[in-house]
Amino acid sequence: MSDTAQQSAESSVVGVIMGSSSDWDVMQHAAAILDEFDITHEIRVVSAHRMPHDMVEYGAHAAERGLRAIIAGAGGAAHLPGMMAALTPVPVFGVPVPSRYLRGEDSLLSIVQMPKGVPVATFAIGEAGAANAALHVVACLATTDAALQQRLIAFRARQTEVARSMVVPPHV
Ligand code: RP5
Repeated sequence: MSDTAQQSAESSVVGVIMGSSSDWDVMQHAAAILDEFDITHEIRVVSAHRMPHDMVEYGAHAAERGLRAIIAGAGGAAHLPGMMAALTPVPVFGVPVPSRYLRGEDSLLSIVQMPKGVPVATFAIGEAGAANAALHVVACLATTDAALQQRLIAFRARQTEVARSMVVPPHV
């Protein structure tokens, strides 16, 4: 857990939750973006299948605790993001974690195919999805925070410069 996350467990703006500690390799990329933008966040394992009562408890209190977004990652039968969306009005951003046998296509379909009325904003499988979920949270928070929006614009400008400086290796 990052310093930001440890210091802010009781005043977090964003919850980063995952079904297993094995998801951290992917979910750390969401936390890294939140760290970069100084968004206070907590990081927890909340398994839908192995600790369902804890999941219900987390969802039941998320809004009153002040969370404004929940980034939820899970793999395989990835029910955590959808169940969290069912438990709280706080918007849920789902990250499909690559699975061992189906490489995350199972995770993606489990998260994205929500029934009408209970949305989960679903991102790409793996690292890009985790980072983009966090960037989308930043963009949402930035709609009411001009300073944060300027930082997001600067982040994108740096990204543009990196892309412009890319050189393709010589080829025949
Ligand atoms: C899911 O099962 C987790 O989100 C994880 O992606 C997957 C495997 O969990 P472990 O067996 O590695 O703990 O609930």
